[in-house]
Amino acid sequence: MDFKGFDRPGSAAGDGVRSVKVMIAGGFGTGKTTMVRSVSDIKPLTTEETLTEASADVDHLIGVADKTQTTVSLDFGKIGINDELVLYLFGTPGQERFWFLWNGLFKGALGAVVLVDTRRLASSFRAIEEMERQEVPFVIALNVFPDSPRFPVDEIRDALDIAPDIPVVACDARDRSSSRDVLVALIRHLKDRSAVALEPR
Ligand SMILES: Nc1nc2c(ncn2[C@@H]2O[C@H](COP(=O)(O)OP(=O)(O)OP(=O)(O)O)[C@@H](O)[C@H]2O)c(=O)[nH]1
Ligand SMILES: [Mg+2]
Repeated sequence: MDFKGFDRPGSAAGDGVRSVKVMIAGGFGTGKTTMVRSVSDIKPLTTEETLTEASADVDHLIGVADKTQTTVSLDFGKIGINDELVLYLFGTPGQERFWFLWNGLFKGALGAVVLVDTRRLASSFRAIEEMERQEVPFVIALNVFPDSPRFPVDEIRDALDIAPDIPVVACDARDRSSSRDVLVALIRHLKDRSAVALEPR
């Protein structure tokens, strides 16, 4: 299967349908698996294992104290945005001990959603750095939990140290239509970026 990108005519999804590989990234416990599950048209593939005591020291469990499972390899799902565009979703593992997998996982990805939990902003710093290092365009999705503090978007931008053109959207990762809106924001961002890149110098 080939996920190279927007402008490949005739992909695995059928003639004229563009298949795009999109990463669902972010810090530990920010809701990556939840988003892939809620939005996928197919039964998603997940690779979750029981969270062990071993990770309790290294992962900050504030806000996710009830969490019992963690992704050890990847989540995989698929969503048709319209008749012409299918997204293949790859959720990354959040625990630091599995981050070495990220390099391989990002191969061929056209864009990414970086999930952020505003109660634990720092948990997504490393994911943002990775997007910048691997030059993968991304949007920030603030996964709103009931006790999430509401910061002005500008403050969040400053705290995450992201460029002004990077979209920041709020979402509920458990909700299909909210998660779909995040993916549509990413598609718009990718299209805006390619329009800019195509302008004559
Ligand atoms: N209230 C609320 N709970 C959520 C939301 N998203 C996820 N959760 C819960 O938060 C916990 C973490 O979600 P996961 O989807 O496992 O997070 P993850 O980013 O895949 O975690 P790792 O793979 O361990 O990094 C789970 O217990 C979810 O049920 C949300 O939008 N609101
Ligand atoms: Mg997960």
